[in-house]
This record gives sequence, C-alpha cells and structure tokens, in this order.
Amino acid sequence: MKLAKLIFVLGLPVFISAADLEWQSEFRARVERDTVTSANDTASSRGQSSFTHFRSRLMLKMTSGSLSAAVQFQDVRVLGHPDNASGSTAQDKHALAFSQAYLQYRITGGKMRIGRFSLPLGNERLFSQNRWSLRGRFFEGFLAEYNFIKLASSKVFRVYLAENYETFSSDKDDTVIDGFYVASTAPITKISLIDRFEIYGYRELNLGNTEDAIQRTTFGGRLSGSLDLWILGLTLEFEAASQSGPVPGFTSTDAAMSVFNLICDVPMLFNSQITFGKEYFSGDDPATEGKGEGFANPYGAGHKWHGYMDYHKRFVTNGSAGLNETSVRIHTPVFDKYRLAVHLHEFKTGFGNTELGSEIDVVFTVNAGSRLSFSQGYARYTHKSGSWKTGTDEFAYFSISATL
Ligand SMILES: [Ca+2]
Ligand SMILES: [Ca+2]
Repeated sequence: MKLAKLIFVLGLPVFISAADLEWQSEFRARVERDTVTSANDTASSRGQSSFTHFRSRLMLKMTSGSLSAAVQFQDVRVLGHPDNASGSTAQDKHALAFSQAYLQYRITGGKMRIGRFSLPLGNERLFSQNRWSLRGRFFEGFLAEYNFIKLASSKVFRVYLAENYETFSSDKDDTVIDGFYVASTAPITKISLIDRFEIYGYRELNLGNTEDAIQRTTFGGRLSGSLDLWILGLTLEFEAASQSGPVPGFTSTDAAMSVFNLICDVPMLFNSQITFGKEYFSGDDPATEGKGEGFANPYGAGHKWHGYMDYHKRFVTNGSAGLNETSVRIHTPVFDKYRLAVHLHEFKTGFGNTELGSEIDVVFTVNAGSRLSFSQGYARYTHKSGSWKTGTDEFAYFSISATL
C-alpha cells in the first residue's frame, strides 16, 4: 500500500503535466521539558521529563485554469517512540497520510472547495489551525468563499465531524457544523477608526436520538480599530459571542464569551508592543442542572491565548467552569534578528470568579534569515492556595522551524 502511494507521488508530475505545480515544505523540531509534579512520586516519575518531536509537511498545489487542487503530506513523530522502530530492523508504523487534500474551483469573485482543509477564522479564538500542536487541526467538508466588490469577504461552510453511516441509517445521526464568516476587507469609511469588522455564526447539529444529539448555535463578532497618538500607536480588539441550544448533558445552553485587548506600540521603549488583555468565557452554574452556562470552545486556539501551560486552553463542553483571564504581554525586538516576549496571566473561573493561579511565559526568538528560526521558551505556573492544585509547575521548550 505504501509503495503504491509512493508510485502515485512520484508519478504525479507526469499526470499533471498540463497544470502548474507549486510546492512548499515546512519542518519543525521541538524539545519539550516539563517539571509538572506527578501524583505518583515513584523513582521513575521524580526526574525531569522531556521529549523531542519532529514534524515534516510538504504541500503540493496544482492549478490549471479555474481548477486547482492541493495535497499536504504530514509526518509527526516523537523521536525514539516504539512505533518508529528507530535503530531496529522492524517496520516503522507511521503511514504516509494527507493532512489536507482538497479540490477547488474558482468562480468570478470567489471559490468553492471540497475535501479536507484547515479552517482558521478571524483571530482563531473559536476556529483555529492549532499550529503549536503536533498535528494541527483540519476539517472535512465544503467551503465557499465570495468577495463583495472589495468591501467584504464571506465564507460559508459545512464540515462533517462525525459521519455515522456505518452504525445508523439516518443523516440525522451525523454531526455537522454549518457556518458563515463575513469580514470587511477595507476600512469601513475613510474617517472611521475601525479597520476590521467581522460577524460570524455557526451551528453544530446532530438531530438523532443518540447521546451526541446537539443543536448548539453560536453567533459573534470581532472588531478592531487603531489610533495613532503622537508617541503611541493604539489598537483595540474586541470579540464577543453567545451560545444557545440543547447539547449533550443539558437541555438548554446560555453562554457567552468576550475578549478585549488594548495593544500599545511604544517606540520610546525599544519599539516594544505592550498588550493589556481581558478574556472571559462564561462558566457553568452547577445549581441549574439542565442548563449549561459554560461557553464551549472545542475548535479554538488554546496555547495562542491562554499561556503555555495549557491548563485553561479550551472548553469542550458547556459544563466547564469557564475562564476570567487578565493578561499583560510585552514584545520587544532586540536588534533586527531577535525578539523577546514576556506574558503575564492571571486566571480565575468564569463562574464564581474563583482564583486559579498565575503564569509567566518568557519566549526568546531568533530569526536566522527568512527561512529558519529558533525559539526558546519558559513557563511557570503558580497555583493559588485553595485551588484544584498546589505549588508551581514549570515547562520549557526549544524549537527549530524551517520552511524551504
Ligand atoms: Ca450520513
Ligand atoms: Ca448549569
């Protein structure tokens, strides 16, 4: 089977000789070390724990007139994992697989896509490609994009999360997401301070009688605007969304999220950028049993916004305690090649405002040319006394990324 696929790949340029072929490759190695204290304090769990993983991606895009197609190969491995058969003569168990594969047709002012693809929307709070994670996030289904005379671009999509044709006869038992995302592509007016305006809505749907039955609807919007003061550039970002409908475990949902970021460019302070952020995801009230007040965010970015320790990254169900987060982020360029980022987070629950802990993240990045970068990061999380855990946890990483 592997050989057949390899022959297919090698044979590809012959089959598509009439099409234009573009390719891009991306490699990333990351060493992760954590000193999260283990509950089982045995001899083997007392030492530090570290591992190295390596991700390789190769994207091939073929275009012929209005028709194009893309496939992306992805290989992700933890170095030395027993499945890899490193140093032994056994078979490497990693299969050659497409992480993306889609067909696209361009129409006047837009395009239509079918297959498997990444679907980052807005600032990736609710729909993210999760670049930090080992494998990333991809969806399967249909996507149509249309641009309205350079004023706005719209996306309409249906993606399948669970196709249950093997166990159920009805399409009602399938879980799908239907959604739209409209974003302004030009300043709304020349004198307006708003540079970007987005509205979106999506519905997760499974109408069957299974335990997966869901009719959850989310509507939201995002706004960003900027203002140049004499020595200070200010950018404001605001995003809010609300959620309703029956979900597994709750007969109804009433949840909300809101995000407010004030980004200050300070040329006087080594051209630093300082961001003050408030992120709120509502939490569930345990007293109202049939109603889920926690905001569910199962496809969003976690690490990108809520610290490297990933204790508060995503909320898969409406039964979570939510998050009330305050953060200060300082990004400072050092000469041309280097960049220092320091993030401070303070976490509380969305329901009841119970203190959880605080985190400091320090990341130093070196851009060695346009194709190669190195990054060294350190995170320290201090649990608040009386919270679900005590003490401090640490996490550190070193990564090398290259695009060719
Ligand atoms: Ca079906
Ligand atoms: Ca409740």
